[in-house]
Amino acid sequence: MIYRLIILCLLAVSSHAQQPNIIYIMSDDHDADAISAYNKKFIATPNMDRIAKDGMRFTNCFVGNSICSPVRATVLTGQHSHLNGIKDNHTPFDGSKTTLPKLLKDAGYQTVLIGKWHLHSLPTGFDYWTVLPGQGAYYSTRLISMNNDTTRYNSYATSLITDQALGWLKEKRDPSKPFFLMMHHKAPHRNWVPELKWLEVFSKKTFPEPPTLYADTVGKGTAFKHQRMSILKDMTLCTDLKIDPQYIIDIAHLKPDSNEIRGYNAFMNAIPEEQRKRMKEIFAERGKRLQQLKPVGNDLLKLKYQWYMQDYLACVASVDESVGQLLNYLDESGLSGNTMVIYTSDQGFYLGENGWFDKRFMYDVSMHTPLLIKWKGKIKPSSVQTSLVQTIDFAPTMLDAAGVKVPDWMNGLSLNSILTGKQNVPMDIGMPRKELYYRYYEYPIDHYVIPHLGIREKQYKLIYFYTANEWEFYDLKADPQEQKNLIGSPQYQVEINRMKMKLVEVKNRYKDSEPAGELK
Ligand code: SGN
Ligand code: CA
Repeated sequence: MIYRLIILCLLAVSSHAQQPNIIYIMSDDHDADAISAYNKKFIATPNMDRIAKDGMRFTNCFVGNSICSPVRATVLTGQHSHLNGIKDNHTPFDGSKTTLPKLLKDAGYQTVLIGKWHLHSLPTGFDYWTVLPGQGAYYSTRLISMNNDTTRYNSYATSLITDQALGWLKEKRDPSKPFFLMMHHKAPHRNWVPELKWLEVFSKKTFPEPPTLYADTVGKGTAFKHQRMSILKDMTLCTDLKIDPQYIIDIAHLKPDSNEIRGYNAFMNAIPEEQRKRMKEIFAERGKRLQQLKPVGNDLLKLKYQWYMQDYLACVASVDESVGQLLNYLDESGLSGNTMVIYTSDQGFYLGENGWFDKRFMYDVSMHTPLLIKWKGKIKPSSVQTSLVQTIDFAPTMLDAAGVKVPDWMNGLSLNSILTGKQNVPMDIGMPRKELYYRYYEYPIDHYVIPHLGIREKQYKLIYFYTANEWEFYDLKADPQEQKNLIGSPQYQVEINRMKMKLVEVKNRYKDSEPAGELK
């Protein structure tokens, strides 16, 4: 009897020894262009690059619905929005659903969630969690704990989330079990409030403008004309760019009691006094330039773009430090050897392309998301993977890595054979996957992007803005910036008709029964 027990214990320990720890780091609105492993023009992110150098960088990873809560629900369930129930940022997630953390917990993992959650119901399936209320705040950040208490901390959100994650690893981890840790940053989400030390660095920099910064709406469709995510028109001077209202009241015609002024005061007052004074000085330089130049049109856009990038990238710099702290701890504690580390974002983000900020569109800038994975001994260092992968694949990949059978109700595919170099393309029912499905629903908040759906292949993309009954078709090889809608182009009609049929087939295959305009 005793022998049997010892053998069972040994078996349990050895099966756990084979199960990797998994750290899933997801930031909010972090575009791949703001990671130097993807693009060196804007920022150096040496720590994120370490993951790429030790592991695999995916160049074609996409989301299925480019906003926050839907992607988070997809990561938990491996399902598209219409099946997991979260199509927008406002519907509470049904915590009774079977999810990735629950399946990992059943397989012997300690499961932990720290940081942004944004699913409007309390987390389930985690042995330990502490989350930001809603979007959370950069300064004077509050965290909700498992007993439903809310505590306000006097630290910067990115550092706070990192400290909480490291604190769990150092003090609460049960070394006899593998762990699954989700560390979800708030940064670099709007409204971008950086740490002073990084604002000092980035406020002195000038960034290259994207070729489409001054894009015009001429020749563009209804969706393009209707959106409200323009840096020039919709990004606010006080709340987004932190310019003291005293410098712009006459320029922007702000009423002293406007939301913008109230918002500005709330942000500023949340920053600890020692930093606030210097930060206000830096932001005041912006105000002085506005007073001096009184810019309008493209001249104003030029300045706003630079200030936007300074703040956004300064927020990213703190996230990179966070990643470095975590990787260092894994190295020091000897955990690196058996820990899979994933870095991603909940979607891409417009950094001035088309003159925009925000996301939502099925266009590549926002449909694309960074994905870096390191897993020592399994992934060949510095690998680059170009096949089409999607957020629906994340849960199956982590389950498969943990030796857990992927439930057949998940839409995604395990990427493990890709990570280990056994395959080069994800296989769907024995066939290489050729296209990804996308559907965006939320309207009109916050940015008036009209609902649409479509499919993306390696070379072509078809989008249907069904409330406007307008189709768009792009040849991504010839036009990677998606500036030329070819839907009426005679030379592409064969491809367009093929893809229209494919869209219906894929919509049905994923059991999306909600009609979309002429598509049933
Ligand atoms: C906030 C932002 C929007 C953003 C949404 C959704 N406005 O409402 O610009 O699109 O969040 O973002 S803000 O002035 O309050 O920052 S998401 O990442 O949660 O989907
Ligand atoms: Ca987001």
